[in-house]
Amino acid sequence: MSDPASNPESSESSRQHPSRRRFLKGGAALSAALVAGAGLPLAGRAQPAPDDPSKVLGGPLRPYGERSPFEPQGRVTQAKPAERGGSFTPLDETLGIITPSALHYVVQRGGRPVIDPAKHRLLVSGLVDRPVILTVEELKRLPSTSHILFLECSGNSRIGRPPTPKNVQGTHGLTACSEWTGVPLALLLREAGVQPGATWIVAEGADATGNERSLPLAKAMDDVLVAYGQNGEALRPDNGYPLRLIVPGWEGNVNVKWLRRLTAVDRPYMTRMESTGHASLMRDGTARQFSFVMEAKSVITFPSGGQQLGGPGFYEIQGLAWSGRGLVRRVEVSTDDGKTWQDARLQEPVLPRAHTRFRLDWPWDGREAVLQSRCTDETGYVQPTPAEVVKVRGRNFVYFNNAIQSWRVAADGSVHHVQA
Ligand SMILES: Nc1nc2c(c(=O)[nH]1)N[C@H]1C(S)=C(S)[C@@H](COP(=O)(O)O)O[C@H]1N2
Ligand SMILES: [Mo]
Repeated sequence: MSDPASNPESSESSRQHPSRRRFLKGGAALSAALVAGAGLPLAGRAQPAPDDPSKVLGGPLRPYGERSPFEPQGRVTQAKPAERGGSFTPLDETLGIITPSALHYVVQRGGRPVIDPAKHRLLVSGLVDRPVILTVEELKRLPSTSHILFLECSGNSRIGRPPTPKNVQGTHGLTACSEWTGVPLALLLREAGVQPGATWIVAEGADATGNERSLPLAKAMDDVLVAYGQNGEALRPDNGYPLRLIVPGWEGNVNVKWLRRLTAVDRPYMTRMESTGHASLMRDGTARQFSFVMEAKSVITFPSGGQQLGGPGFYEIQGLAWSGRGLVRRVEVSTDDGKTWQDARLQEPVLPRAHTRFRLDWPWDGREAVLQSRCTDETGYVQPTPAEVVKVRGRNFVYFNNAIQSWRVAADGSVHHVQA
């Protein structure tokens, strides 16, 4: 399937929870949709389902599964040119806490490189006693571990930049959650013998981006992974095949993809990504640099912008919450624009630095409502309102916006993004 249009609003109709709508509107809507092919991707229309699938021979076995052609489009790409930009996760379509790899958001600035794992090498050098060079096979022989962790681009939910995205895929789709498998970076650094003078690590990828990033040695020795696995198989090429850094809870940009070089150094190297980009402007005009941690954040994914409720009645509000500092302790939901709050149910397992799904039963009375969610993490930190964020940071920043998101449900059931 080709990439969706570069305008994230253009496929809004495919993201209105068709199954949920059909369920609420009754069976008639379902058969109407199948007959007319409404909202179905082309593949689904080209191969109409038989009236009774038990009466015909089904398709052949295949080596690698594909999802049903009746499922919606998936990621939406905002890129210009096509090699540089982001591909947004349809958070309103995902279920549970794991993002399927094919829907994991992607940010790349120099295209997706083609890397032959047999030729790829990882070099660990700099202020070390014994520089190490490893093939991918050699790396895979080392003691490994797996962790379920969210990743979020610090440019997710950027404010003050037109065009304003109108749905949760556009406002929050630069985050996703996978099970990552790899070798602890600490093990490689111990093997290389980091010298006392080293305080930072510079990580470099093998793509054409120039996405070098400096990482404090303390974090590198703590919980960082050199990952080769994602959700039970090799990393996707989009997400860093064959090797990438996974830096739990820290901004997406330091999670260097297509990793090929780690250099122990005695200071941050002020690379392009950490000096011009990814430094965050504050209200007084100074810039905050090396902030790294993605603070607690949450968003309601249903009902959310662009969706359509079928009428008054029962709805299960759902969303995702996460914190770069550890566990999500509490998510509260308001249906009256922040006047009153109710505790949402948290889906077990609640894991540190992973997406946490929350749910709240909502009998909608059919009147206009403004829905919000607010996350508290294990440090006691509470997700701020947009006004609180602007008070500290002004309106001239791009990165690290974790403010509360509001969705307005109109009396006709349409759901709208509320500009913060
Ligand atoms: N080598 C390299 N690493 C990279 C990037 C890149 O363009 N090149 N993009 C970064 C950015 S900005 C983010 S948010 C994350 C995105 O990871 P993902 O595409 O797997 O979601 O990768 C980071 N690592
Ligand atoms: Mo990013």
